[in-house]
Amino acid sequence: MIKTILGDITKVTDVEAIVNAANNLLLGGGGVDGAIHKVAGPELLKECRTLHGCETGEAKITKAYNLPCDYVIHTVGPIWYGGSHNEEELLANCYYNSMKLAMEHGIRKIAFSSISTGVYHFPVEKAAHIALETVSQFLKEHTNDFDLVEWVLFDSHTQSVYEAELKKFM
Ligand code: AR6
Repeated sequence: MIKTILGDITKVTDVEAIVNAANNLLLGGGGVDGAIHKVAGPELLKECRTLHGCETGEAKITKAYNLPCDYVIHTVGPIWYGGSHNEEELLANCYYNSMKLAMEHGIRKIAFSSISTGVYHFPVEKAAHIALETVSQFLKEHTNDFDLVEWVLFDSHTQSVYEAELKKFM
Protein backbone atom coordinates (compact mmCIF):
# COMPACT_ATOMS: atom_id res chain seq x y z
CA MET A 1 0.00 0.00 0.00
CA ILE A 2 1.28 3.48 -0.87
CA LYS A 3 -0.11 6.64 0.73
CA THR A 4 0.75 10.20 1.65
CA ILE A 5 0.06 11.94 4.94
CA LEU A 6 0.44 15.49 6.16
CA GLY A 7 2.53 15.69 9.29
CA ASP A 8 5.81 15.41 11.14
CA ILE A 9 7.83 12.30 10.28
CA THR A 10 9.29 12.13 13.80
CA LYS A 11 5.79 11.37 15.14
CA VAL A 12 4.87 8.56 12.78
CA THR A 13 4.05 5.34 14.61
CA ASP A 14 2.87 2.94 11.90
CA VAL A 15 6.27 2.15 10.31
CA GLU A 16 9.50 0.37 11.25
CA ALA A 17 11.77 2.86 9.47
CA ILE A 18 11.72 6.50 8.50
CA VAL A 19 13.91 7.96 5.76
CA ASN A 20 15.91 11.07 6.59
CA ALA A 21 16.89 13.71 4.00
CA ALA A 22 20.48 14.00 5.24
CA ASN A 23 23.69 15.55 3.90
CA ASN A 24 27.03 13.97 2.96
CA LEU A 25 28.48 14.32 6.44
CA LEU A 26 25.57 12.53 8.18
CA LEU A 27 26.13 14.67 11.25
CA GLY A 28 22.72 16.35 11.43
CA GLY A 29 21.58 19.68 10.04
CA GLY A 30 18.36 21.65 9.59
CA GLY A 31 14.97 20.68 8.16
CA VAL A 32 13.78 17.14 8.63
CA ASP A 33 17.33 16.02 9.49
CA GLY A 34 17.45 18.43 12.43
CA ALA A 35 14.00 17.34 13.61
CA ILE A 36 14.96 13.64 13.47
CA HIS A 37 18.21 14.15 15.42
CA LYS A 38 16.43 16.31 18.00
CA VAL A 39 13.82 13.66 18.77
CA ALA A 40 16.15 10.65 18.44
CA GLY A 41 18.65 12.16 20.89
CA PRO A 42 22.47 12.30 21.01
CA GLU A 43 22.96 8.55 20.60
CA LEU A 44 21.90 8.91 16.95
CA LEU A 45 24.70 11.39 16.25
CA LYS A 46 27.13 9.05 18.00
CA GLU A 47 26.17 6.17 15.70
CA CYS A 48 26.22 8.46 12.64
CA ARG A 49 29.82 9.41 13.43
CA THR A 50 30.82 5.76 12.95
CA LEU A 51 29.43 5.74 9.38
CA HIS A 52 31.93 8.22 7.92
CA GLY A 53 29.41 10.07 5.78
CA CYS A 54 27.33 9.06 2.78
CA GLU A 55 27.61 9.74 -0.95
CA THR A 56 24.80 11.56 -2.74
CA GLY A 57 22.21 9.02 -3.89
CA GLU A 58 23.37 6.39 -1.39
CA ALA A 59 21.68 5.33 1.87
CA LYS A 60 22.86 4.15 5.30
CA ILE A 61 20.89 2.76 8.24
CA THR A 62 21.00 3.38 11.99
CA LYS A 63 18.87 2.59 15.00
CA ALA A 64 16.14 5.13 15.83
CA TYR A 65 16.83 5.63 19.59
CA ASN A 66 14.04 7.84 21.07
CA LEU A 67 12.00 7.95 17.86
CA PRO A 68 8.86 5.77 17.80
CA CYS A 69 10.22 3.55 14.98
CA ASP A 70 13.07 0.99 14.91
CA TYR A 71 15.39 2.38 12.25
CA VAL A 72 16.38 5.56 10.47
CA ILE A 73 17.54 5.26 6.87
CA HIS A 74 19.69 8.26 6.00
CA THR A 75 19.85 9.15 2.33
CA VAL A 76 21.52 12.14 0.72
CA GLY A 77 19.53 13.82 -2.00
CA PRO A 78 21.12 15.97 -4.72
CA ILE A 79 21.23 19.74 -4.52
CA TRP A 80 19.24 21.14 -7.48
CA TYR A 81 21.58 23.02 -9.85
CA GLY A 82 19.04 23.38 -12.68
CA GLY A 83 18.85 19.76 -13.78
CA SER A 84 22.06 19.30 -15.76
CA HIS A 85 24.09 17.77 -12.93
CA ASN A 86 22.49 14.34 -12.92
CA GLU A 87 20.05 15.47 -10.23
CA GLU A 88 17.13 13.31 -11.44
CA GLU A 89 19.13 10.08 -11.52
CA LEU A 90 20.69 10.83 -8.13
CA LEU A 91 17.26 11.39 -6.57
CA ALA A 92 15.98 8.12 -8.06
CA ASN A 93 19.04 6.40 -6.56
CA CYS A 94 18.07 7.75 -3.11
CA TYR A 95 14.68 6.05 -3.31
CA TYR A 96 16.02 2.85 -4.87
CA ASN A 97 18.86 2.46 -2.37
CA SER A 98 16.60 3.27 0.62
CA MET A 99 14.08 0.62 -0.47
CA LYS A 100 16.88 -1.91 -1.05
CA LEU A 101 18.40 -1.26 2.38
CA ALA A 102 14.96 -1.56 4.01
CA MET A 103 14.32 -4.86 2.26
CA GLU A 104 17.71 -6.22 3.34
CA HIS A 105 16.76 -5.44 6.96
CA GLY A 106 13.34 -7.05 6.75
CA ILE A 107 11.60 -3.68 7.05
CA ARG A 108 8.08 -3.99 5.64
CA LYS A 109 6.70 -0.55 6.55
CA ILE A 110 8.62 2.59 5.65
CA ALA A 111 7.99 6.34 5.69
CA PHE A 112 9.81 8.78 3.40
CA SER A 113 10.23 12.51 3.74
CA SER A 114 10.27 14.64 0.59
CA ILE A 115 13.97 14.23 -0.15
CA SER A 116 15.77 17.25 -1.69
CA THR A 117 12.72 19.53 -1.98
CA GLY A 118 13.55 21.77 0.98
CA VAL A 119 16.99 23.38 1.43
CA TYR A 120 18.24 21.47 -1.65
CA HIS A 121 15.56 23.12 -3.87
CA PHE A 122 14.68 20.18 -6.12
CA PRO A 123 11.38 21.15 -7.86
CA VAL A 124 8.65 19.32 -5.97
CA GLU A 125 6.66 18.19 -9.05
CA LYS A 126 9.73 16.54 -10.57
CA ALA A 127 10.79 15.10 -7.22
CA ALA A 128 7.34 13.60 -6.54
CA HIS A 129 7.29 12.00 -10.00
CA ILE A 130 10.72 10.42 -9.51
CA ALA A 131 9.81 9.30 -5.97
CA LEU A 132 6.57 7.57 -6.98
CA GLU A 133 7.98 6.11 -10.19
CA THR A 134 11.06 4.64 -8.49
CA VAL A 135 9.20 3.21 -5.52
CA SER A 136 6.29 1.76 -7.51
CA GLN A 137 8.76 0.08 -9.88
CA PHE A 138 10.67 -1.32 -6.88
CA LEU A 139 7.43 -2.66 -5.38
CA LYS A 140 6.52 -4.33 -8.67
CA GLU A 141 9.85 -6.15 -8.63
CA HIS A 142 9.52 -7.11 -4.93
CA THR A 143 5.79 -7.72 -4.56
CA ASN A 144 5.85 -9.58 -1.24
CA ASP A 145 8.44 -7.58 0.63
CA PHE A 146 6.54 -4.47 1.78
CA ASP A 147 3.22 -3.78 3.51
CA LEU A 148 3.31 0.03 3.56
CA VAL A 149 5.24 2.87 1.91
CA GLU A 150 4.16 6.33 2.93
CA TRP A 151 5.34 9.88 2.35
CA VAL A 152 5.05 12.12 5.39
CA LEU A 153 4.76 15.63 4.00
CA PHE A 154 5.15 18.76 6.02
CA ASP A 155 2.94 21.19 4.09
CA SER A 156 -0.31 20.80 2.19
CA HIS A 157 1.08 22.01 -1.16
CA THR A 158 3.77 19.31 -1.15
CA GLN A 159 1.19 16.73 -0.12
CA SER A 160 -1.17 17.70 -2.97
CA VAL A 161 1.69 17.34 -5.48
CA TYR A 162 2.60 13.85 -4.19
CA GLU A 163 -1.10 12.85 -4.11
CA ALA A 164 -1.50 13.88 -7.76
CA GLU A 165 1.56 11.79 -8.73
CA LEU A 166 0.37 8.88 -6.63
CA LYS A 167 -2.90 8.72 -8.57
CA LYS A 168 -0.89 8.29 -11.80
CA PHE A 169 0.87 5.23 -10.43
CA MET A 170 -2.13 3.48 -8.77
N1 AR6 B 1 8.68 15.92 9.01
C1 AR6 B 1 8.47 15.77 7.68
N2 AR6 B 1 8.95 16.60 6.74
C2 AR6 B 1 9.70 17.64 7.17
C3 AR6 B 1 9.98 17.89 8.53
C4 AR6 B 1 9.44 16.96 9.47
N3 AR6 B 1 9.65 17.09 10.79
N4 AR6 B 1 10.75 19.01 8.61
C5 AR6 B 1 10.93 19.47 7.36
N5 AR6 B 1 10.28 18.66 6.48
P1 AR6 B 1 14.88 19.46 3.94
P2 AR6 B 1 16.59 18.57 1.71
C6 AR6 B 1 10.19 18.74 5.01
O1 AR6 B 1 15.35 20.85 3.77
O2 AR6 B 1 15.96 19.53 0.78
C7 AR6 B 1 19.24 19.58 6.05
O3 AR6 B 1 19.85 20.64 6.69
C8 AR6 B 1 10.49 20.05 4.33
O4 AR6 B 1 9.38 20.95 4.46
O5 AR6 B 1 14.76 18.92 5.32
O6 AR6 B 1 16.85 17.17 1.24
C9 AR6 B 1 20.17 18.40 5.81
O7 AR6 B 1 21.12 18.27 6.85
C10 AR6 B 1 10.70 19.58 2.90
O8 AR6 B 1 9.44 19.38 2.26
O9 AR6 B 1 15.79 18.40 3.09
C11 AR6 B 1 20.80 18.74 4.51
O10 AR6 B 1 21.90 19.61 4.67
C12 AR6 B 1 11.37 18.21 3.08
O11 AR6 B 1 11.14 17.86 4.46
C13 AR6 B 1 19.71 19.44 3.76
O12 AR6 B 1 18.84 20.00 4.75
C14 AR6 B 1 12.85 18.19 2.80
O13 AR6 B 1 13.46 19.40 3.22
C15 AR6 B 1 18.89 18.50 2.92
O14 AR6 B 1 17.96 19.23 2.16
